[in-house]
Amino acid sequence: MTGAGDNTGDGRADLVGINDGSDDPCLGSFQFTDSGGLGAFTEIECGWGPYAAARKVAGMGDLDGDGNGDLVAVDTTNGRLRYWFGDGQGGYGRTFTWGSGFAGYELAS
Ligand SMILES: [Ca+2]
Ligand SMILES: [Ca+2]
Repeated sequence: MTGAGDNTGDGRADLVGINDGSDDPCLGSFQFTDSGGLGAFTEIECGWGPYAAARKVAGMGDLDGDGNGDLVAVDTTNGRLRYWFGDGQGGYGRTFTWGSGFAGYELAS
């Protein structure tokens, strides 16, 4: 799991992780509550198997300056670095893939 900034517009950081307990791992988030607790895991998108290895996904803050938290991940199948830009509603629709040779790197957040 990683802290991913605020991608829901509620002013509180989101906790994002991959539920890899199934054949098709899914990215999802936990939202912090007013009292500091965590809400239920909410699936965002499945098909995240290539990114489910430890330390391959990290929240990097707001990469494109739109105010929404974004994610960076290493695709373990091809070693490419991929960005997901938060849409401000809890989803990560727009992506950008860059470079190669990152398979040996772990991401720290
Ligand atoms: Ca939030
Ligand atoms: Ca952003």
